[in-house]
Amino acid sequence: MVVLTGAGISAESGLPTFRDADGLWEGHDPMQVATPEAYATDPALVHRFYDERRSALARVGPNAAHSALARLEEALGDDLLVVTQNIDDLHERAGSRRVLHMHGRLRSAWCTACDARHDWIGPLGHHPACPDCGTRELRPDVVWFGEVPHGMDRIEEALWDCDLFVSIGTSGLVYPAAAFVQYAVARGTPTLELNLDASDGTSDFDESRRGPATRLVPAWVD
Ligand code: BJW
Repeated sequence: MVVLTGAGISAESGLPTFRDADGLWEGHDPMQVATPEAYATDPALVHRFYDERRSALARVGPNAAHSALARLEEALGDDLLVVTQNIDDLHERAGSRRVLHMHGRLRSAWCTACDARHDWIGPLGHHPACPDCGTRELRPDVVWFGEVPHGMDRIEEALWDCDLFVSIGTSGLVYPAAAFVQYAVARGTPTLELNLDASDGTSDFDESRRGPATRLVPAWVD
């Protein structure tokens, strides 16, 4: 089974989504913070954006939807892969172990000079040096527009093999994740969507259930 999650699964933990009312990008142009060009132009602004989200993450915890997916992993073991677009660590804190962060991780720093990854320690608004190579090339270890998401080979393999594809709390506006449902459909794999509102690809799913993740996901898992 492959479960794709998006910002909607963490919304009830207190982390804003991107495109909903009151979302992170309400009144902001994502291209100013979520592209390599934005980072090159104004790294301090981008660091501030991620510093704030790191602080917010430290103040919240996983919710009933994350916990339900951790229970599902207990039951299915290696037969479940959670592919998350989220950069938070709420799946892991709920107990999930087989989680692929296709858009990177908020608590990781990536050195573009030597390719090392480090735990993110403290606010980095002032550009710290990489502990491995000493250059000041540490950036948020996240995938911006125009960059290639992580683990695509593994994801494609899992989608190819799976008996059920489930999408939870994502608007279906960002590719390649938005195309996973079409990939599953082309293979004849059953598909299910659990989302508050209709997503962009809602008509592609065999079944769509509407409601908050903390209600829908435990009800589906249990
Ligand atoms: C609830 C809820 C509750 C709320 N319960 N539900 C033209 C056509 C096609 C593609 C492109 C194109 N032009 C450019 C592209 C490619 C581009 C793209 O998709 N652009 C679109 C804007 C069109 N994509 C890329 O550039 C990607 N790379 C790429 O394609 O490389 C090429 C390649 C691919 C594969 C193999 C080889 C090469 C990279 C995309 C990177 C996205 N990065 C971000 C930022 C990450 C760091 C960060 O977090 O800051 O990822 S953007 C942002 O959007 C973030 C998210 O992961 C992503 C998706 O958002 P998500 O999770 O869906 O959130 P929302 O807010 O949109 O939706 C929330 C949903 O939850 C809503 O539906 C609510 O109803 C629901 N909800 N409360 C249940 N309580």
